[in-house]
Amino acid sequence: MTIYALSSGAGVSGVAVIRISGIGTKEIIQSLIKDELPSPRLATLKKINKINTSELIDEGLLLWFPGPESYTGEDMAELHVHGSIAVIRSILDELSKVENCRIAEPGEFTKIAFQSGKINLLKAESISDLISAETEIQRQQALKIMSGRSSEKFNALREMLLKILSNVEAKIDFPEEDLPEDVIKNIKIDSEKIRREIEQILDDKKVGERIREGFKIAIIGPANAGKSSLLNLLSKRDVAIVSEIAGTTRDVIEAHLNLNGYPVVISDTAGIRESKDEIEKKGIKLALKRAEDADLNIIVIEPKSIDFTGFLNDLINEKAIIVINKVDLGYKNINHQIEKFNPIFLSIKNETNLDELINRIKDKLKNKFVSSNETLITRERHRLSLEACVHNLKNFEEKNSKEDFDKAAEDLRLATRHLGMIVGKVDVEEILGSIFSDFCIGK
Ligand SMILES: Nc1nc2c(ncn2[C@@H]2O[C@H](COP(=O)(O)OP(=O)(O)OP(=O)(O)O)[C@@H](O)[C@H]2O)c(=O)[nH]1
Ligand SMILES: [Mg+2]
Repeated sequence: MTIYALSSGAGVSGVAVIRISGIGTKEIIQSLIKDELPSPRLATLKKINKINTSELIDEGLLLWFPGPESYTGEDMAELHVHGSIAVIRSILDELSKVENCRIAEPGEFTKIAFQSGKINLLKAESISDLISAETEIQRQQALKIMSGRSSEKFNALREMLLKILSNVEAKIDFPEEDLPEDVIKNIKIDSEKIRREIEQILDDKKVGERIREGFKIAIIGPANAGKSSLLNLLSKRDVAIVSEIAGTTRDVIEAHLNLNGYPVVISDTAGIRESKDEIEKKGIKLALKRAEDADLNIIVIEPKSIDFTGFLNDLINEKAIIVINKVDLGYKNINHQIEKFNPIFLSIKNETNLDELINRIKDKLKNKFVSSNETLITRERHRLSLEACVHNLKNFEEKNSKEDFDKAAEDLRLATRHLGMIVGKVDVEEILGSIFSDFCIGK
């Protein structure tokens, strides 16, 4: 099978890159250029025609990468043509006519690269992260993982586990032969050492995931307090509908911001109030869930609606900033109890004290993106594997090595398998689909 896709972004551009990979690549490009293949990896200007005709589509650069020295490890080619919609469509149309040649699925080029052993899973994921990086810190993290230091760490830990496992298995296979005393003694010491190292990697306050996914802020509060107005002001565009009718926002509305170079995902939510409307009730439930999952809650209230008997009490904690909005309308009769929570008196309408709010947010962001850990966990998938590994190692350590050797070996095998899943050193078919479907087409 041969696959193809537009690898550069959609829409009009100066240059568009179309990638082809697979067994039929050579034949396909020959039928497009009706000429000799260029030298490998050398950009060569060629006329690109409709297949097997001399009807010209465009002139462009052709790059020929014979496998295995290519991104996917298979025969590959890249066409760099003018980025017009008509040129791109015409070339893709021609390719679609070729037998055993089809458009690539999202992430398929990278999936093939992984399957042919060109890259490991961590690297594949970091390529996807680099493509979707919006801030400097995300770009740096993706590159750091691409460079392979995390992979080396996980591989080294796995090798150590395999060594222990081989000793345990030797003992099972040849029980009558005595392993040296210190080997038996060291098995548990080594396992404990590895477990501690993994626990330390896990104890990272989720910095790697936060960099990848963004610091999560939820804007929450009673209906009509100005939550959607605040989202629009902070994101500098009209993301959410603002109206004087209470209960306007129902769904959660997200905007991605770059605050001081830090990635932030800010969510506007439905106003919290007693409601009989089923849809609004669902929205309120979503709002409270968002607040629970957020790294920071901005609680927006109006001077007149400060009420400690409701949801406010549950939301005021160390991950909350309280904003009293609409102070342009006056706030003389305010409930003074609120003052001990250090609220910001804001007017979104006049942008009064907006700087104070932004500085307070920046303060909360600080230290949330630094970790002394060299090995960063960037995805839930890695965290779950490491947690499962620790769990199996604990089970292993708890077993009496003499009586329970068989079962202990199984714990070790599982621990090794979980560690291997991070870099992809196991039968990973079941996890591949979910990883590569996150990619864009052409990668
Ligand atoms: N005077 C004044 N009006 C404001 C201010 N901020 C927002 N408003 C108005 O308050 C009304 C409600 O604003 P929204 O942003 O829709 O409020 P919300 O909290 O998202 O409301 P729901 O989605 O219904 O919960 C609108 O008419 C806004 O123009 C402010 O600082 N001063
Ligand atoms: Mg709203």
